[in-house]
Amino acid sequence: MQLFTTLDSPYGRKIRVVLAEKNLPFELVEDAPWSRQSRIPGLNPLGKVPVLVTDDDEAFFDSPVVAGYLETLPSAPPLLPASGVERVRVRQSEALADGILDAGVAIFLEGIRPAEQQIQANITRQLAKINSALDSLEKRLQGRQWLNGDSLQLGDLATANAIAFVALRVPRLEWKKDRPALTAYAEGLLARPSFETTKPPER
Ligand SMILES: N[C@@H](CCC(=O)N[C@@H](CS)C(=O)NCC(=O)O)C(=O)O
Repeated sequence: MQLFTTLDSPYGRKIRVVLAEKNLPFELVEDAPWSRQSRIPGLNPLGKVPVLVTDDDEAFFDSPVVAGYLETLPSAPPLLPASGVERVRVRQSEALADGILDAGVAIFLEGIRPAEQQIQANITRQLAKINSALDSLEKRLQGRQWLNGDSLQLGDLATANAIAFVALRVPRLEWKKDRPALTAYAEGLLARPSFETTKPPER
């Protein structure tokens, strides 16, 4: 199978981390959706990465869907409970993490516009979302090693991935401040080989 992404995409990194944790073989195809010769619009009508193309040539897009597809492959460890509300809870953790990413990306994109075009109120609103999400994670992690259940799952990987993104691209956030449980949890996860080997290139 092939994973189409850029090396900078945090959504693509989430999938690369899952592939690494599951030790699944794949071909990484670097493809920037905004380039003229990009193959992404032919694979995903929304023109976004990541896109996963299976060995049967089926394209799956949107990182939660791709992560769900990977879970159907014979591989260990499982990163989602097989069914039931426990599975929904892990997907809820993933959604919270992806929401942090969405807000972080919005702040980053606002920040690269010319200063006079930046909308400060939007940055403030997105920062508040991230801070509120990080506070809820700090609360959740009191006395817990993982967000859901008693083993590493997709929600944990998505959360560490989102924190890595905001730590790098939204440094004004001070994500560690007053969040000791979240700090220890995220630093532990980010030291895993799956994160070490998928760092975005330095620019
Ligand atoms: N919800 C999507 C978000 C994917 C996304 O926004 N990808 C960005 C790169 S980080 C992209 O391809 N943007 C191109 C565009 O919006 O035209 C997911 O989880 O996969």
